Amino acid sequence: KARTARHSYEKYNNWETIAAWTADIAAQNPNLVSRSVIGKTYEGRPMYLLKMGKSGPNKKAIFMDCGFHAREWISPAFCQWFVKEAVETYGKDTVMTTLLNSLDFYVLPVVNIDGYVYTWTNDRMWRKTRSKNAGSRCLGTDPNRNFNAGWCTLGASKSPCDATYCGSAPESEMETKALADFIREHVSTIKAYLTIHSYSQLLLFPYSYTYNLPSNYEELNSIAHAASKQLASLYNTKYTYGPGATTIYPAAGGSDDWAYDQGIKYSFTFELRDTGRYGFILPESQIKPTCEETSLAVKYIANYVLEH
Ligand code: ING
Ligand code: ZN
Repeated sequence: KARTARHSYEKYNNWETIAAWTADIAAQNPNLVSRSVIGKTYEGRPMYLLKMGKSGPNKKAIFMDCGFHAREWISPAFCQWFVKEAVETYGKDTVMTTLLNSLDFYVLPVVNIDGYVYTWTNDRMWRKTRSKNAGSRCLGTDPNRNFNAGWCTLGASKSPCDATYCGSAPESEMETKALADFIREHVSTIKAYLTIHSYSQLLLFPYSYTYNLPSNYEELNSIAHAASKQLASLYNTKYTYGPGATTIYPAAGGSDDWAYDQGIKYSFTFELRDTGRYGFILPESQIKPTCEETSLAVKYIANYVLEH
């Protein structure tokens, strides 16, 4: 109990601290949280996944990941916050109680662990993984250009030295392969896919790899509108929402487009605070308000999925 009681949800935590926290939060909430390992990173670190929810038969699930891009530190902070929020408000907040009774949340707190470690030790602005590229001295692949969704056709680079390098093939990275394998194995239960990035205050949905609209565009747009409204209700933080290609930029190989094409019809990318004043270096004083407001949007989407 001591270590989780001491866990700092309003500070940025290094990987060692986050890894220890995944063990503690599961050990202290055995009826609500369990931990598994879905694979390992290029540098050999275990990829911990938390499953949250009251056990029951035939439950729908929501999958949420954080820490795709190493420098987007508010993202892993949000996954930690959301898990804490869930265990602390279960049995108190009626919406959260219903959600956890009726749904499972899979939370992957850091996807790109090697990159995250590198931002703590060497280069705060690193984005990619840390894998070697054949024939190049440059390291790393952009994990959000590495999925099999129009892979490397648009808004991605074929040069290993670039920040948006798409990799040698779809799922060339151990981290994206582990994530994709997990989703393929659980695709019949996973009803929503949420991936947390920063920054720009956007709520994006498919597609980013094409200008074509998804079949349930109207529904996704109205969910995004309502979720943004929920988010703004707390601190008036303004989000823009829409398909990735026209709302941020066209970019192929993203995980949200891939998940959508696997049949997960509620697929969203969050770009958290801010709009550029601090950018990736968001002050720790903004962790709490950012996470509180984002939780409202995530809970809205989860509740919508539950009721549809
Ligand atoms: N933005 C995302 C990126 O990977 C994105 C935007 C979302 C692209 C979905 C493709 C698909 O570039 C950040 N900040 O990483
Ligand atoms: Zn990102």
